[in-house]
Amino acid sequence: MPLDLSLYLVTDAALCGDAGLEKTVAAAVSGGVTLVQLRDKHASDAQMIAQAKRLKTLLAGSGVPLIINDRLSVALESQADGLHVGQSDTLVQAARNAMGQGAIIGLSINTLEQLQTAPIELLDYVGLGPVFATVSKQDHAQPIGFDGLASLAKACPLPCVAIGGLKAEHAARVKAAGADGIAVISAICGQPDPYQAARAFQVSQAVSAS
Ligand code: TZP
Ligand code: MG
Repeated sequence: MPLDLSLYLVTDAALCGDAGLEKTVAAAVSGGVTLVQLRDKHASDAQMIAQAKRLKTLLAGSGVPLIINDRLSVALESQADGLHVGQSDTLVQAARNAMGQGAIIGLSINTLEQLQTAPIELLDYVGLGPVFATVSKQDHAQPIGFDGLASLAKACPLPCVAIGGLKAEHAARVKAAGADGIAVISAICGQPDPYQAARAFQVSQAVSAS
């Protein structure tokens, strides 16, 4: 199945609060999320594997792949569809070797230099950002804004998704900057209605296209 980056949900279980992670993901997928990344900086590997397995079950048959953030062993053990790594995480080569050709592997990119030195042939997509400063990632790199996003997207030979402080109202500008999709945490996790929160991205794009 071709990779659909249009609306990429990166999870934050704490932010989901009482609604819980699974309910949030299920609602968001019904609302149009095309890719889910399980990200948890606090869980143990065992907890994350258990969570990944629950999400895999939930996503079965939906056509929405499950990507694991950073932890190769979790991705392997849970038989997730892919792995997303940052600049200082597991080497892309190691991830590709361990997960095989069919896995979806993504890398975070913040600068042109990172893009130019990335092992493009081993990757399926890159995440470009952060576009804006965000409290959802404590140690985030310097925000690149829409101009930075446009320069990176233009130079990028791979499908790319924009991330960092993005809301439904930004969908049209992200597209205009040349990104293939938009990745969000807080615009969906912790929202009172994650289904409507996801739907808002399509509505926003449809309005700007008309
Ligand atoms: N990587 C760069 S910014 C970010 C990550 C994981 C957090 C995005 O969260 P939000 O709430 O959509 O700004
Ligand atoms: Mg990381």
